This record gives sequence, C-alpha cells and structure tokens, in this order.
Amino acid sequence: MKASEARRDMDDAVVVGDRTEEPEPMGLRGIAVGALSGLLAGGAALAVGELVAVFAGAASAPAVAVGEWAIDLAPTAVKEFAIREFGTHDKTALLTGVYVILALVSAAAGVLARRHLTFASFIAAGFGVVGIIAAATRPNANAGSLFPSLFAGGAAVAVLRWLNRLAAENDAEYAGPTERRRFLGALLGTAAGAAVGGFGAKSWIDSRYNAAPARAAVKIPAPVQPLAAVPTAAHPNVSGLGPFFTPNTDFYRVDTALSVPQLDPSKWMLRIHGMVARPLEISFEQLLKMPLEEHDLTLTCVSNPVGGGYCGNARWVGAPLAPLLRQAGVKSGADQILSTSSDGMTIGTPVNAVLDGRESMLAVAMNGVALPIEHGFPCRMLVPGLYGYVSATKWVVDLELTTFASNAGYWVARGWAQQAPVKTASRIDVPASGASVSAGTVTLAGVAWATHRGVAAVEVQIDGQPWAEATLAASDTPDTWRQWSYTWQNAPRGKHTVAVRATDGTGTVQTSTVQDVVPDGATGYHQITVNVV
Ligand SMILES: Nc1nc2c(c(=O)[nH]1)N[C@H]1C(S)=C(S)[C@@H](COP(=O)(O)O)O[C@H]1N2
Ligand SMILES: [Mo]
Repeated sequence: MKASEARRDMDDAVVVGDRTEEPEPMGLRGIAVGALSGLLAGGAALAVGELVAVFAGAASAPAVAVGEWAIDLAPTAVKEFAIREFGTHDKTALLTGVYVILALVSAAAGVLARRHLTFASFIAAGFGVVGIIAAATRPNANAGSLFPSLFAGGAAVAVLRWLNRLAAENDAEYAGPTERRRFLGALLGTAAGAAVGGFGAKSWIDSRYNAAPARAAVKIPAPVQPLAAVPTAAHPNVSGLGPFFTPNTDFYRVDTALSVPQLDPSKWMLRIHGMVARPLEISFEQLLKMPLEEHDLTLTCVSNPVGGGYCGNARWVGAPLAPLLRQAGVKSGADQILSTSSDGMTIGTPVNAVLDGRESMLAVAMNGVALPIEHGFPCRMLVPGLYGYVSATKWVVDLELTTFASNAGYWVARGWAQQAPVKTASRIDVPASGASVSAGTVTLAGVAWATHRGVAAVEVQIDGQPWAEATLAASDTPDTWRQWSYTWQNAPRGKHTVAVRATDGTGTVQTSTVQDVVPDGATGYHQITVNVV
C-alpha cells in the first residue's frame, strides 16, 4: 500500500474514542444502517432546503431548481417524450424522478460513509453544489436563490456525519443501551424533523407564494365591445363530444414551470422596449383601464400529436396588443417581439403577425374569470394563428422588440421552428378509438381547427372508401375551432377504420403526410378503429 493510500484509509477508518480500528466486513445490518442514515440525511437536507426557500422563493428549493435545470438540459426528444407520455403530469413525473435519484444516492452515500466518511461527505456536499448550480442558472435567479441549496448541502454533510458517528458508537465493543438509545433517537428525531420541517416548509411556501387571494380580488372591467353569446349551433348535440368552449379546469397546460409563478398583480409591470421609439412600462391597473376587448380563440400546442388533446378554446378578455406596439413606435428592422415571462421563458413572435390586423392581445381573463394562475395570471399574450410556443407567453412581464437574426426564443434555441403558424388539424372524439358501438346508425363527431384561416370543410373516410362530407357546426370565428358531426348510416358489424381531414378557409386540404411534432407541428390524418357489434 502506498503511503498516500495508507493515510486515506487511516482517515476513513472508524474512529472510536482514541483508538483507530480497521473496519470489519459491513454485513447486511451495517448496509441497512448506512442506507437509512444516508436516506435520513438526504431527507433532512431537502427539508432544510425547503425551509430556506420559504424566504428565498419557491423556485429556489433544491428539488425544484434541479428539476427545472433538468428541463432546460433535456434534449428536445426527451422533452417531447415527457410531454407525450406524461402529458400534464410530466412535472409530477420529473419531480418524482428527482426524489428517487436523491434517495438512491443518499442511501449509497450513507453506506459509503461507514467506510469512507470523507468521500461520502463530498458526495453529500456535491448535492448542495448541484442545487447551487441549478439555482444559479435559472433565468430569474438572484443571489438569494443559492441559499436553499447551500444550507441543504451543509445539512446533508452534518447530518450524515453525525448519524455515522452515532452508528459507529452503537457498533463499538463498549456499546450498551445508552449508545443504542442515542442512535435510535437520532434516527427517529431526524426522520420526524425532516418530515415535519419539509412538509411544513412546503405548505408555508404554498401559502406565502400564493397568488389566489390577489386573483380573487381582481375585478376585470367589462370589455368595450362585449361579444354576443356563441350560437348554440356551434356545438353539435352529440353525447361524448366536448363543449364548444373548453372549461378552464379542462384546458390543457403546457409549460416549463415546475413551481407555477405566483405574481402579485399590484407589483406586476410590463416593459415594452428594445427597438422602439418610446419604451413603455404598464402596470396591471393601467392595463385594466385600457379599452379591453373580448375575443374567442383556440389555443394549441406545437407538441400536440395527431388526434391529441393539447388544444383548447376559450373566450378571452384583454388589451389589444397592436395599439400598444404603435404607441411604443416599433423601429424599422425590428421583426421579432421577444417576450419574457417572470420565470424566464422567452417566446419570439413575428411583429408582422401582431400588426397585420389580427386580434392579438394581452389577455387578463379566460372564460369569464381572471386568468387562472397556471394559465398565466395576471397577464398572458395571445396571437391568433400561431402555436403557443411562439405567441402565448404566460406570466408575461417583458416585450423586447428585436430581430430574429439576433435573438432566439427558448424553444427555437432547442431545435423548434422560428416561424410556427398553426397547421390545419382535425380530430375524431366520438366514438373513442377502439370503442364498440351498435350496428345501424352511428354518429361520429369531433373538432377541427386551422386557427386564423378557419375551417371550411370536414370529411370522413370509412374503411378507405371515398371521403364523405361531414356536417359542420356553426362557425364562431376563423380563430376558433369548429365542431363537426357525421351520421354513418347502416354501419355493418365488424371492425372498421375511420379517418378525418379538414379543409381550411383558404381552400387547402389538410395534408396526409405524416410528420412528428418536431420542428413545427405534427401532420397526418387522425384515424380511429370502431367495433360495430
Ligand atoms: N411562461 C411560459 N409561457 C408559456 C409556456 C411556458 O412554458 N412558459 N409554454 C407555451 C406553450 S408551449 C404553450 S402551447 C402555451 C400553453 O398555454 P396553456 O398552458 O395556457 O394551455 O403556453 C405558452 N406559454
Ligand atoms: Mo406548446
């Protein structure tokens, strides 16, 4: 053994009293004790991190910061997989993953600590370092964001070493009931402290950073030109088909926010700056005093697979965006509005699209209530005809007029298209794919959208036969989806395939070419199977 190695072994050997012993084989019990100590040290560290995050901000809690860092680092294919497989639960899946990895490494560090305490301490400290890097690289980080992970790392090392020492004393030859009691007490105390502290801090964070009371107090003024109710004929009365307007609670949610931004409307400010003649700052109060408009708009996500549910339709109230841009005076050459949310999401929208007469808005209400927190309270951007990732910034706080050549938004920098108008899409919702229906008359129904171009026709195709015209429900506006139905007469028993396609307002038929969602939206026809019995 080389001298340096001998020294390290001396360091790491279990020190009891004034004697240094060579460790004996650990055994199952030793491994279990080490793993448990490690797990508890990890739990205590998380709890300390959460407690500090009560003061430093919800997004600075170690698990949240690491999770958000992972979202940033994940290759596009992985993110796309997560959105597809876990949908709106992708965040729960990610946080669970973070906790599982933390638990595994903590347990391993605990076992390792029994032989190589110094090394194990470095691993524990490493956790703090990973958290610090994660917190520091969040776009909205400040110096305070580093503290939760700093303290968590410190706690991990301290608790690991403390439990390890008590475990060693409990294992020593002289150990008696006192040592045993001390060690068990420490384990139980750490478990209880971590649980109470961790969950307590979590609910403290949830109540301290909670925009719900402020949202409840917001009164959205009546729009200058309220819209008439949508004709009931916009919804074919087919059971199982969703309503024309998607209830807020059912509206899909896609964002990178592991902890949903909780903004105080009384502190909210929107800056309009960059390549403008007159930079502006608008408070929420000022925004609500502008002549508000009401518009119906279908919002959809570029990550929506053919036949998928990342599409929703709502009635929105907000301030029209074009007059604000004109007030700021967009300088020639500026072709991109780079909007930023409070959590650092950046979204690039063509200036043209906002100024060409379409009903782009800074929305403050959704389906008759103040914008729900997870849909961007107090204010989000909306531009008809564009996918969400290039238009629909939630929790928006900053609009910078710039060029596409000099700045790329978050998703564009990750391989998605810079320009992303919504593609024509159609979906069969009734019956559900694979469902059994009785022979005879079968009603098919669904939705189709070609946002801002409108839907001119929907056709269905049964078992590869010629396409047949479906019945379109009444149209609301070209910016909204259109529901459709089709009565299939004399449907014979057996297994059948049904496909759907739409024609947009320009007369272009939806393409049959199959393309995945990357880089600018999926194409191809939605097809289902139906068992007629
Ligand atoms: N701040 C912020 N805004 C965002 C996003 C985001 O991740 N963060 N995601 C965008 C995407 S990809 C879509 S499809 C829409 C989804 O809006 P919704 O969650 O209200 O349905 O929000 C857009 N705005
Ligand atoms: Mo999206």
